[in-house]
Amino acid sequence: TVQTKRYVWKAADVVNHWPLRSADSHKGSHGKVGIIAGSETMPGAAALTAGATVNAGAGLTIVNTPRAVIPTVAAHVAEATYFARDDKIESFYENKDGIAIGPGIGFDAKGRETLAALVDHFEGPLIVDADGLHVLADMLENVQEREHPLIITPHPGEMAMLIDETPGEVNRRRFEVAETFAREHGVYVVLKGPCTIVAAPSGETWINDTGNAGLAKGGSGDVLTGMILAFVARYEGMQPAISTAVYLHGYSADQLYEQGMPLETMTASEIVKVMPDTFRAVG
Ligand code: NPW
Ligand code: AMP
Ligand code: MG
Repeated sequence: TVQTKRYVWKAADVVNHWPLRSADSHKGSHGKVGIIAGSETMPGAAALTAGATVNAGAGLTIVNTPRAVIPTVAAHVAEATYFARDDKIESFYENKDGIAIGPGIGFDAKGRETLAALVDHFEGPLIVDADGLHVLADMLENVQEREHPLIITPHPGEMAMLIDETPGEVNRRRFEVAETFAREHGVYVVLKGPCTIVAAPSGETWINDTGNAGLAKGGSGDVLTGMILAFVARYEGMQPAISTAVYLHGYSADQLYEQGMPLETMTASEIVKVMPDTFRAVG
């Protein structure tokens, strides 16, 4: 058996790794990031991901979504700029400090081609979530050869798909599943759920203890992806960035609950909106 080390990522860890925003910084100092998200039937996924990235402090957020969807998404996230999905992907990934792909993209051939190009050629941290994970499942050999950080953010259903298991079995063996996948494929695995696990390629694992069942609603994961992107783009270490984003995502839900928001009425949009309170509390 392989030796594993497991830790809890605590408030003090978040504070100790907090990104300083120096007085003479400019937008380029805080991460120029790309988000490939949304489709005609899921524009909200792009809006939620991008809104979270902007609110979590990214310097410049560029959203890649179908041309017809841009006005809808832009109406929700005025701070982002937009890139039409059918334009050449090379000009999208050049000079980015991080890219997230997957929320609400669907399963078309363009998505497959784009993800393959990113896995093979994008030289910054790449986050793959949601529909992107289904596409990634057919490219695990390319993943193994990738030299730059790859972060996957599956919920138990998506993790089950990746390893050809049932969600129930994934939940029974959460640590083992996340740690094994991270080590074998050389990726960071964010296995979501109550007490989200962040497993590093080294085999080390960090557990999160923030969050509540108000997050068990469509769109929560899209917000988390946006938050992780904002942090990996400006941290040196991937694990502190990922664990801090996971912590703050859950803390935002806890914060809403403490402010009187019932779990039933909590929404992903509210998680984005409460982020100033979260950052004030821990930053
Ligand atoms: P079941 O059937 O619920 O028991 P999918 P998705 C299982 C976008 N969104 N524990 C689940 O099981 C996303 O970004 C867009 C155990 C089912 O089998 C994606 O692109 C929104 N099992 C796309 O929708 C808001 C669990 O996994 C399967 C589990 C589809 O994403 C919503 C479901 O997975 C959404 O974010 C758990 N904790 N969680 C928008 N406003 O535009 C899930 N499963 O089919 O990948 O569906 O996660 O909703
Ligand atoms: P997704 O299924 O991709 O929308 O992601 C759901 C997000 O909400 C993940 O960050 C989960 O960790 C979180 N989440 C879902 N259900 C719960 C729960 N019962 N308690 C805490 N966090 C949850
Ligand atoms: Mg999701």
